[in-house]
Amino acid sequence: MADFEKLASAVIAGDVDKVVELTKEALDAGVGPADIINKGLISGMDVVGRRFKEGELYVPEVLLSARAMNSGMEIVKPMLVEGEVPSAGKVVLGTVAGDLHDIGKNLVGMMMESGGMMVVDLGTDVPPEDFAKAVKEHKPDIVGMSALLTTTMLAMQDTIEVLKEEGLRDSVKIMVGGAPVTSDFADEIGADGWAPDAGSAKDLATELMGK
Ligand code: B1M
Repeated sequence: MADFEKLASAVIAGDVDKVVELTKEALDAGVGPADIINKGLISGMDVVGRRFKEGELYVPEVLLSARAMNSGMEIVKPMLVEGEVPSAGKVVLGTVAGDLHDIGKNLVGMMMESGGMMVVDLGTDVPPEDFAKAVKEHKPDIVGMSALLTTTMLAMQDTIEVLKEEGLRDSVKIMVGGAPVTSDFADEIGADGWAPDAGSAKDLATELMGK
C-alpha cells in the first residue's frame, strides 16, 4: 500500500532523493502511475502552491519542491497510458517581446502543471506573431503572458491586437501577470484576467476554463 502522504510530504520538503525512493517503492507495490501523480506528487505541490500564495513559502522553496515533483514525474510519466490522467486544459505561456525575465513565468508554468494543465512554454522575448502561431498550432484554452518591465507590458497589448487581426482572439482566454502588471491594466488591454502570483495564476486559469 503506497503512502501518498509521505510522498506528498517529500515534495513539500523538496527532497528529491526521498521522492525518487517513494515513487519507486509505490510502483514496486503495484500502485498505478496516475495515482502516484494525483494523490502524491500533485497533492504535495498543491500544498506548496497554497502556502506560497499565503506568503508562508518563498520562491527558492517552491523551486525545490517543483524539482522534487518533477523527479517523480520523470519516473512515472513514461508508464502512463495515454489519456490516463485527464488534462485540466492547455495553456500557451510566454514572456512577452523584449523581456528576458522568466523566473516568475516559470513558477506560473510549474503551478499550472501541478494542477494537471498542459503548458506549452514559448520561453522569453516572444513576439506577438509567435504567440499567434502557437495558438494556431496548439489550440490552447488559454494564452498566458508575463512581463517584468514597464516598457514591455505594452507588448501584451500588441499581442492581443495580433490575435484579433488573425481572428484568434475569441478562441482563447487571455491572462496576464508580472510585477508591474495590474488588474486595471489587464482590463484596459482587453485581457480576460490577471493574477498577482503563481498560485493565483493556476486558480485563475482553472476559473477561466470553467472547470
Ligand atoms: Co531585471 N528588472 N532587468 N533582471 N530584475 C527588474 C524587474 C527591476 C524591477 C529591477 C529594478 O530596477 N529594481 C527592473 C524593472 C524596472 C521597470 O521596468 N519598472 C529591471 C530591469 C530594469 C532590468 C534590465 C533593463 C536591467 C538592465 O539591463 N539595465 C534588464 C532587462 C533585460 C530584458 O528583459 N530585456 C534586466 C535583466 C535582469 C536579469 C537578466 C539580470 C534577471 C532576470 C533573470 C531571469 O528571469 N532569468 C533580472 C532579475 C532577476 C530581476 C529582479 C531582481 C527579480 C525578478 C524576479 O525574478 N522576481 C527584478 C527586481 C525585483 O523584482 N526585485 C528585476 C521573482 C519572481 C518570482 O517574481 O517575476 O514578479 P515575478 O513573478 C511573480 C508574479 O509577478 C506573478 O507570479 C510570479 C510568481 O509569484 N507572475 C504572473 C509573473 N508572471 C505572471 C504571469 C501570469 C500570472 C502571474 O499569467 C500569465
